[in-house]
Amino acid sequence: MSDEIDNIAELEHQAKDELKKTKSADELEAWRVRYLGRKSKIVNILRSLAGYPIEQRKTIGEYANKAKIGLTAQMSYQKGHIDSSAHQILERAKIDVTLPGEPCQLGRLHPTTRTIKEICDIFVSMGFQIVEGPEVEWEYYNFEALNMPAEHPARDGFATLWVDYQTETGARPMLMRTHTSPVQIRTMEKIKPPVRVVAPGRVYRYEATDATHEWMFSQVEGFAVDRNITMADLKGTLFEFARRLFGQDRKCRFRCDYFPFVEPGVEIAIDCFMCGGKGCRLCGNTGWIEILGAGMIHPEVLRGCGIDPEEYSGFAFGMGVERIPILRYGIDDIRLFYANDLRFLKQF
Ligand code: FA5
Repeated sequence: MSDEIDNIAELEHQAKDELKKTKSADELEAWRVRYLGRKSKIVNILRSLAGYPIEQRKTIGEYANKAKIGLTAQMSYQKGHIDSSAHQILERAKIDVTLPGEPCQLGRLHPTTRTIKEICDIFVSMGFQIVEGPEVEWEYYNFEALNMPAEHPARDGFATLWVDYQTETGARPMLMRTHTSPVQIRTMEKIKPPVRVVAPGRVYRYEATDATHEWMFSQVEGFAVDRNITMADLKGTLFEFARRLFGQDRKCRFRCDYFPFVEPGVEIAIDCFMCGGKGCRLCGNTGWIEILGAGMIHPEVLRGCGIDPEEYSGFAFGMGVERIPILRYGIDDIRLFYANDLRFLKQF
């Protein structure tokens, strides 16, 4: 008889051990079938009690029954434990759909992008089309085709960032374009006059920065080629542009300048917003902030693009984009544009 009682004790011990390891309702049910189900060992012992001598039957029966009741009680305790952890998981995952959503931060356009868009809109309304060119450019397009052969002193004015580029036949010099004027050449090679184009984009110069100079900034190039285009067309177009962008009250200065790819060359400056023309740190004590260079396209440049300068003439201009918001919003340092300070950028 003691063998039978030992077996029941061991069975009970094993069942309790396995019960503690159950983690889900399915595992618990499998345990129940194994230890308390119709074919389980304990139920078999209880069924076979009639086969034991009468004096053993009572003791074994009591022992097996106690084990069965104990295991059943422990099973319902374990069930409560499993249910409550499942409940907690569900509670945590519960979403209150009536709560207000978390506000999402709205992005905004960079002031340079907004200004380029505004400039292009004005020129598109005057009949210009928009084109783009590469930022890594051949020396030919950036200088040579623009009447600045090697050793031309005007190249010094465009402090250049060179890019090494080697081909099988030798080096073909590439650079980060120093202005958007190469797009004039690329366009005139493809489109024959009449043509009116604006070309926005980033340009790079290897120069020290200050309140109005960055080493990377944006320009919008513009040009028109047709029969009988004169300086009056250039002046009319740019003054109309300045009036639309800055309003009637801003003063606009138009005076001679030199660029090898135009003849004659001019520059346009707007009176400094900070000092009202008296002279200050921002305008370099001149009272004016230069926004663009321009002029009549040089006959040699037209000829190089296969356009006969006897038949056609054209004007071209190239403006610094960042200097426009500087003048309009009273920004006192161009370096703020690319410092990625959200306190500055969020104001636009
Ligand atoms: C040129 O880049 C000529 N390609 C413009 C041109 C085009 C002339 C077509 C004639 C015909 P310039 O180097 O002056 O010119 O630059 C043009 C404008 O870019 C300047 O008026 C100024 O507004 C802006 N700019 C020049 N250098 C910087 C700089 N370092 N940082 C910010 N803006 C600049």
